[in-house]
Amino acid sequence: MIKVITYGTYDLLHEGHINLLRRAKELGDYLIVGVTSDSFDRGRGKLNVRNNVLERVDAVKATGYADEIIIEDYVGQKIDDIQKFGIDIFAIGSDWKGKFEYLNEYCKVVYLPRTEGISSTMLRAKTTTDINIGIIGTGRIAGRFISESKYVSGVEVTSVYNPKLSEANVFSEKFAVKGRYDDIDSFLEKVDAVYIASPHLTHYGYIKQALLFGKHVLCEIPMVLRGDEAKELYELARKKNLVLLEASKTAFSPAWNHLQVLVKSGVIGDVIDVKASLSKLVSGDVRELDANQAGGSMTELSSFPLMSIVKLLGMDYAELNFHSKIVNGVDVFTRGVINYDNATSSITLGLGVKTEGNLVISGTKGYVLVPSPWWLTNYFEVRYEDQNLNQKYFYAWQGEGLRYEIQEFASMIVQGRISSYKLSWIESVTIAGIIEEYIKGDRTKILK
Ligand code: C2G
Repeated sequence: MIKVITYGTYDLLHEGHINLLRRAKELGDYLIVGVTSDSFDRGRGKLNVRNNVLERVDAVKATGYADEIIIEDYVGQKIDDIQKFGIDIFAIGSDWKGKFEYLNEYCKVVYLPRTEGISSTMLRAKTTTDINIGIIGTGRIAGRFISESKYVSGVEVTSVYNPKLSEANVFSEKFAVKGRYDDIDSFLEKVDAVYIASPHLTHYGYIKQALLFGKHVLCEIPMVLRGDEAKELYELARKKNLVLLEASKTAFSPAWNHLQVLVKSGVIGDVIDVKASLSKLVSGDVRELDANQAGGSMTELSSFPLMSIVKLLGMDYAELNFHSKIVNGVDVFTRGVINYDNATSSITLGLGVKTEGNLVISGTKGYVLVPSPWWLTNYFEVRYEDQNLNQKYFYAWQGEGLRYEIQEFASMIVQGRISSYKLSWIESVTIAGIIEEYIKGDRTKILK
């Protein structure tokens, strides 16, 4: 019996896939089809897959050509599969010509003709028209957003707004963005959605204006500095059936998502403590140290640490307290303790104090260590008393890492889904509420 294997994503299964599967089956007597897992595809940069793995498996099954379907989940699996299943022929479309020569050592490699004129990419493009995004603010992160948006299909940055037209012009030249505006209403008229990357204190006003104008909003961290403001804005978004998402990039990254599901599934037992640190030394005349622009460690740096705590321990904290070192009216160092009835947590933040920026999640059976810089999670370890049980997990943190939040934002818009489990509105409100408690000052001791 001749056994054949082939692999693919098979997103929006089409005639090209069906031809390929038929030809692969004709090469032998038994066809195994490897369908890529969602996380494997994300890892190799395929961010725009529409059908989930179960839908894609069902679609392959429905063709009737596969005698067996397996899931492809890691790099190198093809060699394992070929040996495990005693494969005679590895077949793949001709677009991969030359890429799988290394498998010749294990079986025969056959490149089958690719069906011209059809692809998943084309079908994806047909089912959506591009979401036209405008950027408010022209700082460093706005530039990164443009390069990252190129990795997400179905979105296009078409306009930029800055109250100073000269700055909008410079940005628009540099990043080849057509529309440039200093009038917010004309800008909002031209776009479907906005990405807000302006100074903290302007977020509330811009979000509200954009939502009232009927536009979806992705807003940089910290979205706002008060819980009631956050709640009001999410309620407005919901009333208008619009997406409002806080761009807490770590929350959308594949590694962070995997870490969370591992912890939730109990690999370290019950979580008893979360400790998150982040420091970035800055000096001089910068926004981060300017009290008039809501500078300070808590407003600048707490979003990721608070996100991790709220995601892992929930929103019902029982007790909050802070210690800060203040210089020129801003906290250059803050340590916050957020206690729950069944767990403790702490954040350590520094703009004028340097510390190890890691994340440690302690549980009754073991702990997770995410080394610095943990907010760009690409590697973490699950550690136990018995070191032989330790596990290391590696991921690609692609580019600047903004593509994951852009992808989630775009898919929420396309699917008409106004809530994201990756960072829900109530989690975002809770984070803003903790920042607000800090700013009020009643729970803060000032270090001498
Ligand atoms: N295909 C085809 N004709 C098309 C489109 C795709 O013959 N018009 C073939 C591809 O060459 C591939 C299979 O259909 O053999 C699945 O294609 P995709 O779903 O795009 O999957 P791909 O990214 O090629 O995954 O480990 C994964 C594999 O390496 C291939």
